[in-house]
Amino acid sequence: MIEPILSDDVARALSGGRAVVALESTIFSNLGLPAPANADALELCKQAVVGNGAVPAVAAILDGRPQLGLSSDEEKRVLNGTRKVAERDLPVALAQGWDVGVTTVSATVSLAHAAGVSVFATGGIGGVHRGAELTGDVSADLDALANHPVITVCAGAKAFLDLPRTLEYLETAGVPVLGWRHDWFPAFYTRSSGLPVPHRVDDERTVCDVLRYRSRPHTGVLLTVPIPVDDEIPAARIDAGMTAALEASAQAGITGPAVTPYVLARIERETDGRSIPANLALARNNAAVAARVAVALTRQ
Ligand code: PSU
Ligand code: MN
Repeated sequence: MIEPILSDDVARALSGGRAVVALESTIFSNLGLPAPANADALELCKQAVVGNGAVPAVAAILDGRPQLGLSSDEEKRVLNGTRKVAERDLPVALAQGWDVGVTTVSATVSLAHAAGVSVFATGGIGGVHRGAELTGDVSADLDALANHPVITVCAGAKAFLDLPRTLEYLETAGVPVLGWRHDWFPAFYTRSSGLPVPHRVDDERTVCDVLRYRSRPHTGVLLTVPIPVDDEIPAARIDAGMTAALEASAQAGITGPAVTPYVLARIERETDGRSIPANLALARNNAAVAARVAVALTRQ
């Protein structure tokens, strides 16, 4: 495992048995959100974690070193980061001494695991892409959720992915998928994908117990939290934007790790920017729920 270097406040919190929430950095870079919304998202997420009693720990690669917990100067470098680091890229970023690498869900759960951090908040996870039966494009996030004992808190996955196959993959991989006070698998900008979530949970302690009773020592838990009602984008509006974004991506010949950032940026254009406040609202909400789960875990 690659052990991250901890900031002083994260190290103190962990040694004192206090609640810590890991945050990924791709979402806070321009690969995830345009400036200045990326900086706003980072601030809102950190405040939500602190406001709910936990310590935020943003993951990133800086000067070829894996870090968990950043100073404000380091955060600024992350906001301008353009190199995406999935779990398999972590050793390469270290070996080549990458200046700034922003971590995806897969890299972040891996660093959190190595540091002993059990709760992680993000916006949406990667999943099985539409057309994966031809392209083979399945996000490494799914495999990482199955191989690190961390509770990942997210607003589901974006509907530009193949959500039924994403749920099938998680089932095969043995990852418990929970709905936070909700019966449906959320689709990021909308509260429901129309697909039932396998299990509903209504309190933090149950989420902690699902991690505690896991049958395999290395498998995590996916806690899905729907976007708050007032921030939801109407499904028809977002569906049209997503279809246009996917067509543009295919026409431009975008493949591999470039697909997700490209489609995210196009969705913003196609929705006249409405995707951005929705994204901030759900990220902050996920961070708040994650902090409450992390606090409950310290009481176990
Ligand atoms: N989904 C979003 N916003 C994001 C991402 C996904 O709504 O910023 C990022 C996350 O970091 C996620 C990654 O882990 O994209 C998945 O990329 P890929 O599809 O290339 O595996
Ligand atoms: Mn991919």
